[in-house]
Amino acid sequence: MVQLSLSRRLRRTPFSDGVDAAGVKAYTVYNHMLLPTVFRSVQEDYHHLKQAVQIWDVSCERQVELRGPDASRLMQLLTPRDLRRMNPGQCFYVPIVDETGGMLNDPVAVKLAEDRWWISIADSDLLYWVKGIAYGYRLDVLVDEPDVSPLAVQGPRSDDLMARVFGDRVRDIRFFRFDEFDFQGRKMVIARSGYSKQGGFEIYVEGSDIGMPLWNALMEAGRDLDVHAGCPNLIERIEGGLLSYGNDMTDDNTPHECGLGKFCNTQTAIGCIGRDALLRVAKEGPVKQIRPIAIGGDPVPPCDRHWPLLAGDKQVGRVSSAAWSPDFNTNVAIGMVRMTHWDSGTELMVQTPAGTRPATVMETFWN
Ligand code: THG
Repeated sequence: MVQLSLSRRLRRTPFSDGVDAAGVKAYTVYNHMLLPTVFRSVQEDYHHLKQAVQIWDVSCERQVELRGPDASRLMQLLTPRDLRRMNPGQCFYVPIVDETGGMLNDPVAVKLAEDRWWISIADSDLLYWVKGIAYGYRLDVLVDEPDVSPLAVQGPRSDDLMARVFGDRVRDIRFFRFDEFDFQGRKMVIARSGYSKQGGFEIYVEGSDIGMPLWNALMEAGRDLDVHAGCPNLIERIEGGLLSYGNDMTDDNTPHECGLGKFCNTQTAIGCIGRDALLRVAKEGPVKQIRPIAIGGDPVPPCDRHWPLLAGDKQVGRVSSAAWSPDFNTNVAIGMVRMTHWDSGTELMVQTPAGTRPATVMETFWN
């Protein structure tokens, strides 16, 4: 059993004591911070997530805070999604691109006010890019990482659990909107969002000191709802087609290659740094794109390197994430496939560490 050496560079979270006490079995590292990956087993966690309610320590979704008169201008420099009609109280899933149109991150942008944003980042050091842009453009804005740690409540019983702790008003929060709630005299931003397709909320916990009191209150209130500590689940997120930055895409990919074209308005996103580059590639269209892939045979091992996708002896793509799905009785996967072979129904072969398997390009993800 290989272990992960702990040190101060690998940051604990405000909820780590609760996570440890709940019997976490494995961690990964995300934004230099601990992110739990397994509690009972990936499959048990998966079934429980779809049936009950889980509390997730997703503190590693760090916030890049923009504060000042140029905050909104800076936000629009970062993304090809048109933000002009976004109001305070809304969250947007936003591709962040560099000057070549390459993906730097795929965060959730939280608009707190015209002059205050949180960018809830995926696993890349976006803070330095944002600071560099703000400085280079001489913008009147402060950019930093505040002491804010998201705690997600996910699963079909999320509304019932959250209502017990924050009151029935949480039920009124619409998808990708947020409102402010009180917990023990502290203001908390709560959004209806999260890295699963099972429904739920994300609580942006400001101040590490209130982390464990909130964790304990949710666990206590949900006893009879079978609440359990959980975490983003590999099987469920692949079924749902939720992308993982660094796994399914990198700065070598455009948003269009990632299937995130629907979150781009490149024509009207005036200011966006990658705009010219994206206008060029958008005209031609991508020549490869992310697709749902079904892989035949027994359960595959974890995908910790790209698995080549073959048509005959020619490589036409690669698989970047894969897992056995108990509910769909097949291996579900995410891959990048060349245009010549990306039509749904296309039959390919995939080279996995467990041997070469048949693979089918699917029409949609499994939801
Ligand atoms: N929540 C918050 N921060 C995050 C994540 C999150 N930071 C890291 C990571 N997750 C960023 N990546 C994603 C990927 C997908 C979604 C959110 C963040 C997501 N997508 C939905 C979908 O594709 O169905 C909805 C998108 C939409 O319709 O706007 O939720 O999870 N705070």
